[in-house]
Amino acid sequence: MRRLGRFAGFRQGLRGFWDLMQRLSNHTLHLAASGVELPAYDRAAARIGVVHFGPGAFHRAHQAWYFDEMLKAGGDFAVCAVAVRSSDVADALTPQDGLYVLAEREAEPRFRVIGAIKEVLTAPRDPARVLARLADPAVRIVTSTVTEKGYCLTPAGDLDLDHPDIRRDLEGGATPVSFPRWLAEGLAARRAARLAPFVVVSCDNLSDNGDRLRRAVVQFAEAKGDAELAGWIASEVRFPSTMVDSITPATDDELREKVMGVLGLEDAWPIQRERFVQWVVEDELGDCSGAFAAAGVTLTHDVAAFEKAKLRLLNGPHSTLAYAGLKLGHETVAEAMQDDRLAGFVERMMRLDIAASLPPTPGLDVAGYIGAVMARFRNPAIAHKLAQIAWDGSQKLPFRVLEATAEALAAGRPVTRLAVPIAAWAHFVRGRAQAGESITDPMADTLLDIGRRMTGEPAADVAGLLALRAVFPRAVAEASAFRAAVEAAYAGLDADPAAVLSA
Ligand code: CS2
Repeated sequence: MRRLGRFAGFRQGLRGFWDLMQRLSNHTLHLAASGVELPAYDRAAARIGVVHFGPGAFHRAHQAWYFDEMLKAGGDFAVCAVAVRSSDVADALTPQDGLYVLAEREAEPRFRVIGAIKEVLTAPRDPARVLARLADPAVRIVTSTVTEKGYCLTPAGDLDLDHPDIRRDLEGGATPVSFPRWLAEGLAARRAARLAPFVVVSCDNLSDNGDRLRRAVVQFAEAKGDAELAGWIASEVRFPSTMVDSITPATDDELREKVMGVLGLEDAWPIQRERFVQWVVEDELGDCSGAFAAAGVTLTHDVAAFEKAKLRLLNGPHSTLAYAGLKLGHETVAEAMQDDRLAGFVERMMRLDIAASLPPTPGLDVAGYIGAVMARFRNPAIAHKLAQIAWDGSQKLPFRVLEATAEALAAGRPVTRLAVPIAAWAHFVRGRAQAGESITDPMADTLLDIGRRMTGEPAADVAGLLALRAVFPRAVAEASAFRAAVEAAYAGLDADPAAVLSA
């Protein structure tokens, strides 16, 4: 309800003007101002062919836009969006018949009403409807943006049987709590009905996201004691890996106001992103391949190289800018990029350290990719909050920074620059803990505990953080070169940040 609460506050602030406005919906769509592109297909006739878990901003900015393109082309790709926990999205979008505005924030902005989402369900409220959708023969694809933590994995990539949600699900409550159980139950229902399984398309920022998700679901079925289902999922269900990309800052009042002005209607939850959008999917989509390709999705047999490049060259520098940028007093990515110390540092980290960790891949021009990422980060029309990117560091840093660090250590390459985001994260944890503030992270309690014990003494403070085995693999945490580099950067970020960032 948090976001809707803010929406109500925003409405109150604009009372008067607001009261004259009608709400965006099927009935009012014809009143939309002409500067906004509207769904150019028969929405009423479009059939739901996709179930999506996690309809946050990224899904609505990215996959929903692609499905909107597929609907335009006449395919049955309308979406049933399922929120695993909160009812925010259903509360905002159901009165709008699933419609919302997507704003492309560039020097020449564009606005489009996305019609792809035809139904929004809140899983704990509507479990039977969610299951019925998963078992619907018209549904061919299940996508997800449940974030790294939604997979409930151990650092080794197995299903975490001690995860509280998995424990509850194994104890057998009637309604699934975890995403792996929802998939296992949906697939079990299809198998029982002798239907072909749906294709599961993970859209989260994890390396090998499809394989990881398959493992989680198969291991869930095994842990439940259903070896036959586990075997069927392992052999019959396709879990293509994917790379997803589009910078999507959280919705704020500035966007709501702008959209209301452009549209001439209320929209409780518009979405914004940059114009750039990319989706690379392992070519296992069966009879959906043609529609995806026609909408601009890249189908490939080597998605791993694209995923790795994106996680390390975009998300790694993003997290670096977030923690180091917050330490230097910046608020947004574009602002941090105006600080030459930071912009120069992340560019060198990309060109000298991360590029060296990527295998040559046909179709991937690493130097060009780095230049494009730098330009995207500089986009002045996007106010992407560093504090938003700083969320969930314990889940993100392993894929974004630590895999490349482990490889650099094994190959004898320097880790001086790769240690800087970790040192900056240590400052973030310490700063938040000692100011009595909260951290958005599934490991927040542990992190705040570590942060409260930090005294500013580099060796002890860094040791406290590196001891987190769920984040730092032993080979990285115990490498003396890495530890020394984190300690030096940690001390330097207080004493002489320019020197640290000139590395
Ligand atoms: C960002 C990503 O919030 C974050 O952690 O790094 O959401 C990033 O903007 C997207 O992955 C871009 O595709």
